[in-house]
Amino acid sequence: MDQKLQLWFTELQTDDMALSCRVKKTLHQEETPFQSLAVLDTEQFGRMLVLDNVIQTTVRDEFVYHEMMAHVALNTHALPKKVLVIGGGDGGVVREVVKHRSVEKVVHCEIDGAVIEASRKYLPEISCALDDPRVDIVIDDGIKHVREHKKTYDVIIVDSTDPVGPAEGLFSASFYRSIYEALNEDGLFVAQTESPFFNRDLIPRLYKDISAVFPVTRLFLACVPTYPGGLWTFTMGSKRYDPLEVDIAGIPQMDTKYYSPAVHRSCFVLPPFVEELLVQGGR
Ligand code: AG3
Repeated sequence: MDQKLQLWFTELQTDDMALSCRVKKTLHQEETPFQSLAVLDTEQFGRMLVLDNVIQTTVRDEFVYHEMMAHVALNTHALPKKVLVIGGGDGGVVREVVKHRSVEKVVHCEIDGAVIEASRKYLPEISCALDDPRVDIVIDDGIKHVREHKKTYDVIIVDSTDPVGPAEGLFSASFYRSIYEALNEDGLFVAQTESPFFNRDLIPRLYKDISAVFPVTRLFLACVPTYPGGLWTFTMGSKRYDPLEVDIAGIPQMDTKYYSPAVHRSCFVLPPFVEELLVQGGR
């Protein structure tokens, strides 16, 4: 009998819950100056990027997160030309951003160059747009970059890790104020904002902090099977455009597997237990 080796990677998603995936092979492992980095080949999800023992993305389910991070925001803006992506060293968000024909320049600001290098090598289907001529890669701290660039971007996308370690500052009120200043007068931004089941203190705080800075604040949902609980939140702060007022009939046909014009609308429909978090956040 052919028995597969029982080698498993386990992410402790909370102190009391874990997700395990059987590993075919460890493709890469290193300690970077910022975090521990691994690329694993898993039976269930294929190649997987892991930072500090937390699953960042996998080749089988990455499309959900990357499409939702990019297209909801870009299709809300009337004419996004200059886009900043903070974090997201795997390149998945950048790959989706360059699908938009109006986009002239994408600045990709990632603090840890090792994530980009490993992704280029082991996750080519995710990192494939990093060589697009419109993309400028900057290895720097996103907080510093937004502080140094006022009134520069139409859309800013914050593809961070969880709010511990290197990404902590990307979930702060002062960072949202710097983002506001780094945006043009009709600019907007979106950030990944964790699980509505397990981050029930964080989400109301972020929602409140973003609402204090941006006239339009909206939270939306998508389902990412490798993230804790599956159901995931994203929060948009916008100076002028409201994603709910977008004429979805005018959204151009795009090559996507999760995002669609109908999903652009439906992702903002929140179950009461999620709506409750926003009420706590002061809506
Ligand atoms: N950014 C990380 C999302 C948070 C995942 N959290 C977790 N698994 N506990 C993903 C980067 C993909 N470009």
